[in-house]
Amino acid sequence: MAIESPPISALDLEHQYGAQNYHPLPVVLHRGSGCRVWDTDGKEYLDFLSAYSAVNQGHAHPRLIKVLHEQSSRLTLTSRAFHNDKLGKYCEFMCQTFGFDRLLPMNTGVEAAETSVKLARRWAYEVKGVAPDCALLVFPEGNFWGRSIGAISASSDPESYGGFGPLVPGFVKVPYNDLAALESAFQNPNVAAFMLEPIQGEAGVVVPDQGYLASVRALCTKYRVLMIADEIQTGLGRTGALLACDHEHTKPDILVLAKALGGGMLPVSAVLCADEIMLTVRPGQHGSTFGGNPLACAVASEAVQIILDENLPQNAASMGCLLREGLQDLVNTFPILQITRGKGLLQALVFDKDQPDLAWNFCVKLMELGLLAKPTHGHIVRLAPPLVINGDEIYMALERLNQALRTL
Ligand code: IF1
Repeated sequence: MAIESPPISALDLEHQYGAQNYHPLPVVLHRGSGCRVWDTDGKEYLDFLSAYSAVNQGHAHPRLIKVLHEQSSRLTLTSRAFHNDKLGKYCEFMCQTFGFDRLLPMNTGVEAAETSVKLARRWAYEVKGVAPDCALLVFPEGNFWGRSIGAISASSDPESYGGFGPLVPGFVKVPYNDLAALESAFQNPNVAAFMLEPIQGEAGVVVPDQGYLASVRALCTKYRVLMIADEIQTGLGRTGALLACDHEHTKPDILVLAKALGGGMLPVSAVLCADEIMLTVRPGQHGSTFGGNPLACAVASEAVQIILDENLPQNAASMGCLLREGLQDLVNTFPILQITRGKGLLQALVFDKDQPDLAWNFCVKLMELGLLAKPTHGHIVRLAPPLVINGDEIYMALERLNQALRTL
């Protein structure tokens, strides 16, 4: 009788046939609901990554599933060669919600960020009067806005740009949270824009000084430089306000959204700005096959409406306080932790950078205890649960964090 070979695991298949561009934790997920996910053995976990802040509304939100099902049964994709009955209403809703004249729909975060770079350059040439091909864009060191050639050209991290050259010219880097360096860079009249994350996610949840965002706004206005806020990770309630810029009542010239805009259901991104900027790009000069598709518009409208209806920014603020207090207690208790930092439900624990294995081992132990989180830059563990989390779940998570730290 032929001996049944053991079923090849999902992990083995990925390893045998998949690109090896990630190093995931050894867990195979099968189902999610709210803040919880279950693996193929039925073990339950608290999700403290939220797919890098793309699942702010929680896994499998019933309202999103309803809209996804209804619209996908009716019309999913028309391309922009024709109009559809969802895009106009979606653009109106988003422009009124966030206070801009116009919206350009894309799919992934990096596509929207690239779009904002193209808009800034076009505005520089057509409105600010910068000479052709001379526009400069300024980025803070530690920035992360995706994996495209443009995005890695702005990066200061060799892990992002190394071995992918030649890179895009016209990108200038200044230290994050350094207003003097920024003002110095703005002396060049060819500067079109400054793109920044209000809190740097990938860099390890780096929170700038109170007042930095407002000061950036003032400098951009003074030197007629567009302020581009990459709120792809910090936006849509994550930091305890609808936008992280709202904490300092700061309005960027260009707002970039993605991740949770798609409700964790499908990739949806958006660029919002004034007519003066948006209308410099004319028909046929930019686009995307899926950008503005009726399914994405229906889901994104509902995804934002849920954030408003369920007061998720407010919940992120209050639950973030509980989480932050508990994390500070852990830092005070366990010497292997250096600091905790963050805002709302975008928090991080920082280990000694000379012991990167600690953070990974910590996350593996957390996984065994039923909490999923992942290190960034080796020694920083981001903690970012869905914004629908409640107090009991916060305390459950803090208990598991405590248990894991006791084993290290
Ligand atoms: C990965 C983390 C990384 C982003 C900001 C634009 C984008 C992202 C502020 C691009 C994407 C993702 C990408 C993913 C892991 C995650 C991430 F910061 F969230 F943790 F990489 F650093 N702006 N961030 O955070 O959006 O094109 O991915 O839709 O590439 O490993 P995207």
